[in-house]
Amino acid sequence: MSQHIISVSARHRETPFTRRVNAAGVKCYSVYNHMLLPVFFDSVEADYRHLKDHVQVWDVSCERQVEIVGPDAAKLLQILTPRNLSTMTVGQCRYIPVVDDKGGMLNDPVAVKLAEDRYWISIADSDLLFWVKGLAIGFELDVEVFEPDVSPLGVQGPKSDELMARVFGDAVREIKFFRFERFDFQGVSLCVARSGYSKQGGFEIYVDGTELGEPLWDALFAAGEDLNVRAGGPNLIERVEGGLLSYGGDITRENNPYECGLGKFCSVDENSVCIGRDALAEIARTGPSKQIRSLAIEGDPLIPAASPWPILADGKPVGRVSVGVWSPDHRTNVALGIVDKSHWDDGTRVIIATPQGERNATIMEKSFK
Ligand code: THG
Repeated sequence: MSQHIISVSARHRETPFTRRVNAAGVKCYSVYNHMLLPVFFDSVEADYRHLKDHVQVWDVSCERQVEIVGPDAAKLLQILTPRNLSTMTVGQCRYIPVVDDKGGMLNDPVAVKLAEDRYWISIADSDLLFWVKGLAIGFELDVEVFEPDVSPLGVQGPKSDELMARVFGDAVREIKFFRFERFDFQGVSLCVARSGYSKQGGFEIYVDGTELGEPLWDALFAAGEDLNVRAGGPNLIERVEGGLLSYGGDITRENNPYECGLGKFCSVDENSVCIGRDALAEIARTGPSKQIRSLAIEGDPLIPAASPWPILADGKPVGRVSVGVWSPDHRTNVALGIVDKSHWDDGTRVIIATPQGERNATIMEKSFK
């Protein structure tokens, strides 16, 4: 993650919270789904410490929603993903791989079931709307597919239950992981889910209508002053420790879900109707030849830099590291990479050709945390 200045133009969409994010002193933005995504406010390390100890409010509006509504909504969603959604009920969220005809990953969104005939697909960084609209048209399905004015606001960290209870009432404490309940804010019913792109626990509020953004942001900060609430964003160190995948970085269309560790979300028997079924069934039969792993990279703190970095064993390439960064809590560099089957077992020793030189590293079957 080398840092440059990005020229923000009309192609880079602001969010309902951008004025508040700027006022909070954002120091670095990224662009995700053509929209601004705050990267850090103090420093990546300082924001990491604060996220693990307190509570943060995240402008993750760039997790845009693809809304599918109509009599064929459930049918379309099941064409989109190999994950079996037949038992999904209203109020549930599901992490779903979305693949093309070859089984290549197109996105790894969260699906939200709002009603029997209405879903949001909360997308990672690729233009999934085009794919979904194309399938709806091609299969002549009775659905509307569009991007609603809905912007997720994350509340993440160990004090997030307390902060959310102060704004929405104690009932938020009862929301189960990857489920949502509806709560009123200024007369508007909002979906509040227990989910989010960190392992510290927390919520995502699907803010329905740009005009609610600033009042909601202000309510959270007013209620959380004594909790040391701060603005934050998905944190590089914390998410690599937790093994949370970043589409376009750690995984791309070159990878199938089995390589991404998402095989547990693929049911591709003869009843399956998803795009890519045959390709996935073939990969499932033989098993993937490489897979995502966490790695511990030894030596001095690595400064995040352009990747991939080759993974070597006996001088030969056996994979690629997509991200590596110093973890203050684990006192080692934590990393994610895709590793060949020959070297993917827990404890395997490899060499990483980092921009700061060759380093010894250990493959891990489980993530840090
Ligand atoms: N929340 C919402 N939308 C999103 C993200 C999010 N869209 C973009 C991006 N993040 C999509 N990618 C992910 C990656 C990981 C998770 C969610 C979305 C995640 N994984 C958990 C884990 O790996 O521990 C749980 C997965 C499970 O068990 O189902 O949360 O963050 N709204």
